[in-house]
Order: sequence, then structure tokens, then C-alpha cells
Amino acid sequence: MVSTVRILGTPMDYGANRRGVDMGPSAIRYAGLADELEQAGVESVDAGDLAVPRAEEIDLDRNVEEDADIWGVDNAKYLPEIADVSSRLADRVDETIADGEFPLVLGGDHSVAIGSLHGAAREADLGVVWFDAHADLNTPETSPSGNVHGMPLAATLGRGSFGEMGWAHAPRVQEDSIVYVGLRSIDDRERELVRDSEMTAFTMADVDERGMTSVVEEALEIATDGTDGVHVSFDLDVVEPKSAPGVGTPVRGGITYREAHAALETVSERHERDGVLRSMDVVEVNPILDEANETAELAAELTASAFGKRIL
Ligand code: 6HN
Ligand code: MN
Ligand code: MN
Ligand code: MN
Repeated sequence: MVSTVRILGTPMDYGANRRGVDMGPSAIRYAGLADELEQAGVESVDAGDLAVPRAEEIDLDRNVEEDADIWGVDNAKYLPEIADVSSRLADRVDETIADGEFPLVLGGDHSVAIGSLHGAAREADLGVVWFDAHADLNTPETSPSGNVHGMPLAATLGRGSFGEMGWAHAPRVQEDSIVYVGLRSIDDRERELVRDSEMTAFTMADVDERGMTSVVEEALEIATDGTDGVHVSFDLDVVEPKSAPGVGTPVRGGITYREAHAALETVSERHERDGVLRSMDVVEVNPILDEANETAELAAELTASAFGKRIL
């Protein structure tokens, strides 16, 4: 069983092209996260939300020009703001682990992982299992959108130029300890980056062929090999949009509702055996794009599965 789960809301939406993921932490709480965790038999404390200024307060035109001048980066929108939130989040994650609790980061867009990975990898060699339709490995040089939620793994690995946010490089996260599950939408230049990397990528085709449980068991095998623990980063867009419509960048052909549960149940089974799970993100929930908060409900249920909730 995990230690006390400390919920770290990070209502940051600077990294995505559609507004609304800033409401993710509220939506997931409203969907009953605390009850779900209780049913999983884990203690939780809610540390509230990190202070994140509204995107409306920031003049993006000003921002892009100044980024280019001050940071030498001109294709990473809101980079200074993301750097600020990420460094504060990294400190919170690190503190949580030092206090013997388990950091559960509620996004926000996937750029929050820059902070959670950096914090979780300060005192440990960290493996990563990255559930996502997307590879999130673009650099400011390769990104077709300039949206930083498509770049967190590049920042963590020290690839590409992130100006003053170069600190995000986390040397204790090694490429060969990162495993993707559920990929199905990769940009042209990003595809080369993934192919040339030492990361392991289980695409949707692998899930089809082998089944989710076997894929996640192997993903955990790889991510635990030579590391001190595993960070699970769960982007809700890995799930089929019919079950998770409230995400900013939906892609057809995702994992089913049951596969999503099986994936996180497999994580919790492994954790029960050898305590591998160190930290987790649940990101990209956008309740504005949802009919009845069903994506946040799924996020809350899946989190409970990761922490040991079972049918019987
Ligand atoms: N996410 N590859 C696209 C881009 O703009 O770089 C989409 C990224 C989506 C990121 O869902 O976390
Ligand atoms: Mn993502
Ligand atoms: Mn994604
Ligand atoms: Mn290694």
C-alpha cells in the first residue's frame, strides 16, 4: 500500500492550446477523488493548489518577444511562466517525498510533469511510465505548435534549448528507463526523436497485440531496472475519446475504459509486491470540453485503481 497520498493541485494551462485544463484539479476533486482514495484504503491529504496566475493576466505577444530576447527561445509559449510554476512544483514534490508521503500531482496540462519529474528525481534514479496518445518529446526546435505540453520529456532529458529553464534537465532520469504506453499520435520530426532514442515505446498496436496487462508488466520491468522507483504520468488522452471526451487533444483509437483500469491495477499490483511507485501525475482533464464531468470521474477512479482499489 502507498503511504499517505498528498494531493498537489497544479491548475496550469499555459502549455496547451485550449483553455480549461486549469480546472482539472477542481474537476477531479469534485468527481470524488478523496472518496475514491478512501475506498482504495489509502489515506490522503489535500495540499490545495499551487498558485498559478491566470493566462489572461499575461500578454502572450509581450511574452513571446521577451522570451526570444531574454531566453533565446521563440517557439515555447509561456515558457517563463511554466518555468516558474514547474520549479515550485518540483520543490513541493521533493518535500512530499522527504516527508514520507506520496505526491499525486493533478494537472493542468502535461507541462506539469516538468516539475513533478524534476522533484521526484532529485534524490533518486527515476524510471518513468508515460501513458499518453502523444510522445511529448518535441523540443522548441521541432514543435509544430509551440505548446510546451508537447515538450516535457525533452526538457527533462536536457534535449533542445529551453533557455533559463535548462535547469529542468533531470540527470537522474535516463532515457532507457522511460517507457511509453498507448502512443498513437506523433509528429513527423518527433517520430525520428522517438525512434533514435533509447526509450521503449508501446504503441496502441502493441496494446492490441499483447494486451494491456502484459504491456504494463513489461513497462514496469524496464522502468524499475536500475532505478530506485517509478513515476507514472497519466495523460487522460491515452483513453479513447468516447470514454474520456474532456481532454484538449483527443485522438481516436485509444485504450478502453477497462484497459485503463487494467493498466493502473497492474501498477498497483506491482507496487504491492515491491513498493516501486514513487510519484504520479494525472493530467489534461479539461472539464469545459466534457458533458458531465465524466473524464474527471474516470481520472478519480483510475487513480484509486493505481492505489489498490479492486472490484472484490
Ligand atoms: N499532450 N505533438 C503535439 C504538439 O503540439 O507538440 C501535441 C502534444 C499534446 C501534448 O497531450 O500532453
Ligand atoms: Mn501528454
Ligand atoms: Mn497527450
Ligand atoms: Mn540505465
